[in-house]
Amino acid sequence: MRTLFKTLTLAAAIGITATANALTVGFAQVGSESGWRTSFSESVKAEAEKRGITLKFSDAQQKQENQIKAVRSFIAQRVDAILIAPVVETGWQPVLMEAKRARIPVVILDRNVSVTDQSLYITRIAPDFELEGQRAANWLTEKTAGKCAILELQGTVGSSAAIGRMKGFNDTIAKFPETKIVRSQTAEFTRSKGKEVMETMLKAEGGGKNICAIWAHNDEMALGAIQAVREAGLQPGKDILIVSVDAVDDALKSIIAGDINVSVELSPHLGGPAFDVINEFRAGKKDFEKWIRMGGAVYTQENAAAELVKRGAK
Ligand code: GZL
Repeated sequence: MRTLFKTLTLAAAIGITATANALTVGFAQVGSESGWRTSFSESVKAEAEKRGITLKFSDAQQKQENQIKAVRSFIAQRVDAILIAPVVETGWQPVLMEAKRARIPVVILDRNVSVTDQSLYITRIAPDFELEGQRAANWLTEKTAGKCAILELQGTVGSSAAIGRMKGFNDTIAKFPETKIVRSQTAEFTRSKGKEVMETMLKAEGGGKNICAIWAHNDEMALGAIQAVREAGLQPGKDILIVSVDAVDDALKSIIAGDINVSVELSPHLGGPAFDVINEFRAGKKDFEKWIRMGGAVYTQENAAAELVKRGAK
């Protein structure tokens, strides 16, 4: 009996110690505007669960003021670390200084922050947005032999994803004088706005018969634009080429169906690297790279089906 009691006490003690050491991390997420964002959130939550990390999750519905409120709440709750996926680049310095004063480490995920003091965050784990724009433009200029009139659906204005993709794409097509973006407007990274803005653009372009391609900063907007192209009596992927980014499962299916021509992938699995950084920081590491790059492949009709199988997608 005494042995059993001793064992139970020991187990309880280990249990308490483990709980006492369990991390609590606050995550200020942009929202749920796209399939990619949802995969990103689910991946971080699953990774926290797997590691026994208590995750406090906030969905800001794409509003920076909600994100800043969430970060302040995490500070008040004295979490062990804070993850921020910033909706736009500017406006972060004050709240990041509050986190620093509270001695709570911050990791930036995905989009970037524009701050004068780089010590305000440990590191940023993110894709290379300019490269994504370059890869999209490379495919299109090759496919069209450098002659194409393009309609552009921009992501959220002021977000580093939209800024970077636009720069990478524009720098690449600048080498081709007969490749031009004839209209460009934000559709906020959402499917509904993508359809709405594309309807307006196609009408303004006399129905779109002179349009060679649509360049969408993410798959959601591309999938919305496809509906508008169909309703204009044109065949997406053939009459008008569709070039996009994210390579979410729905986009791979659309590529297989011939509606989207290419999607540049960015991994949504940022949780593991983020929690590794937090653990390393707590173990005393100081010399982090300020940008840990996440990559991805380029999907076309040649490789989309195999990737879907590999993902075990339904
Ligand atoms: C890019 C990310 C973008 C995705 C969109 O890393 O910020 O935001 O491309 C999402 O799907 O809305």
